[in-house]
Amino acid sequence: DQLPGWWRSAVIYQVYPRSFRDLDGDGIGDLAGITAELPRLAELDIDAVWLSPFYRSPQRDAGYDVSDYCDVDPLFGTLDDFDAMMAEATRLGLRMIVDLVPNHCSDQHPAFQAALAAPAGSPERDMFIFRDGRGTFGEEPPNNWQSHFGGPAWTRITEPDGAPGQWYLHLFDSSQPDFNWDNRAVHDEFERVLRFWLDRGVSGFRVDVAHALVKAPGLPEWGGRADGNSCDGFPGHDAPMFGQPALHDIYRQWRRILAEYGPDRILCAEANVDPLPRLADWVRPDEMHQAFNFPYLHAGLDVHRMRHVITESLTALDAVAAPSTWVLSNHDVVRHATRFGYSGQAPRDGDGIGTSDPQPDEELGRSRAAAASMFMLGLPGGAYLYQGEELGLPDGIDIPDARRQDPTFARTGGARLGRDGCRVPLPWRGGELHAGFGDGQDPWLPQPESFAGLARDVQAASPSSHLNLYKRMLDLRRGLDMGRGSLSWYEDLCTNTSLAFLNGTTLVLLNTGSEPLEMPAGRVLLRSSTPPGAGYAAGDMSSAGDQLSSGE
Ligand code: TEU
Repeated sequence: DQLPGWWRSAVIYQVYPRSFRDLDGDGIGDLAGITAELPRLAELDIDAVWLSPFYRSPQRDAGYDVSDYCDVDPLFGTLDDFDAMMAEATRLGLRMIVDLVPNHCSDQHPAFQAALAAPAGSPERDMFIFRDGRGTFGEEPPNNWQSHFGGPAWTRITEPDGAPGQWYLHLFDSSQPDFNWDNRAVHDEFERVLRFWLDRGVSGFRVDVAHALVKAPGLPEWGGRADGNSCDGFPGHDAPMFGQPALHDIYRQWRRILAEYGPDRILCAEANVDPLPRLADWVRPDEMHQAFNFPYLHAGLDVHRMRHVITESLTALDAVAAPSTWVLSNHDVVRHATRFGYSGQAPRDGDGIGTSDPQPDEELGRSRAAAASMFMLGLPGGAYLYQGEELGLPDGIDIPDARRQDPTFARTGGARLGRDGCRVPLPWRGGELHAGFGDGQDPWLPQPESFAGLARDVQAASPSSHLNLYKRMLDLRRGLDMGRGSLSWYEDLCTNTSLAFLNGTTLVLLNTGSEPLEMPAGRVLLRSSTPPGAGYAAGDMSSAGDQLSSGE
């Protein structure tokens, strides 16, 4: 952590505040809950925590609809609670990264309320993307863009005089109007927000939909998909709402601001776009430090796809002297322990799984997840973990429709279940009410029955638990400094069902086949599953993932 560029090899743990720990008993996680459990995260020997939004918000998109960027939502606590959390993190040697949501705000944000109250063409309207509609009476949306969450990306307003009026753009829910980044005042506002949190001690920002802020001049029609989940085809980089050249000026300016606070403050782009070589568009010596590697997340356990993604990522990022990051789960996708619980593709890739879908095999999913995580943690670069993956948690599947909260569910009339399944509150203590998430009201989403047995205290007490395996993986990664290492494929063990590389003198192998593999001589450092008898074997889990690191 003391080396320059701590982030180059960092393990960053994503905390989703709503679902982490509920200390005040309202059924929703809070900052005080995070502070209380930070020592448990420090035990994992991570470098930093990335906090999903906790800002003032009507919570229409679980906080990604911000109504005040410089305050804490009362649901989660106060700015004092934030400062207390920062102090505890600092005491424990953990860095804090916060989520910045610059593409859009909440429709309850004062700037948007002012825009609604002001006339067309006013400076207030110019903070957002308002246009007249098409058709004789302006009754058609200004263009054909679709919202990521389903339905049109435009909503018509009623003018202050009561007449049907202009339309505003929202790439996400209608409660999330897009800012107009052609307006200097928007830049000023976000530069102020950056400084506000940097002044409070954060180590950087995860930048939400970093590829979308600037739209192509004239907002041209676009036939491709701007909607939908990224798993069955990323939004193309040629889309007029993504990857516009002017974005780079914004991030260069932000990088300059961060540099004023020291060389250790970072920006990480959430830019879910293809093709893969364009990953490097987001990472430059004078722009963002990191970008999430979504192609890696979407490669699943397909060893050919994985190898392709890893090689292409390292090549693309080498060219800009940046390391890659690796990620398997986050708050927008089905958890990998659930995705991997199917012999083929999960039935709804990238979207929630419900009771009427084929059900995953939890044990199989968890054992493959352990293998996949160990393989990922052996890769050079940074790693992002999602809260609960260290426990091998599955998605919540049995969520009654009436309790689903992701706007995707309502906007698609239930055709897409949305992302609630991966957002179910964490189990801390198996013997307690709500598995120790909180001792008051029911958690905002119901916890699966298996959560009590997977609770952190239960797993901490069991040497062979997923949690203890995770700890050993993280220890090994740090002890061997694998994050700062380099990768060379170990061709002898790269087959149709296995993938192996050397990181320094450490061999990392993923075996997704049912047959054991002949290992070269060496000392076994760690396996994700116990083979029967001597030697290395995938054991009794036919087609299960298995993996080990073996050092010389
Ligand atoms: O997600 C951005 C995004 O592109 C998502 O549509 C993502 O690709 C999809 O959910 C994967 O299935 C970010 C946040 O991570 C998400 O939680 C927010 O809802 C969204 O931005 C709007 O702020």
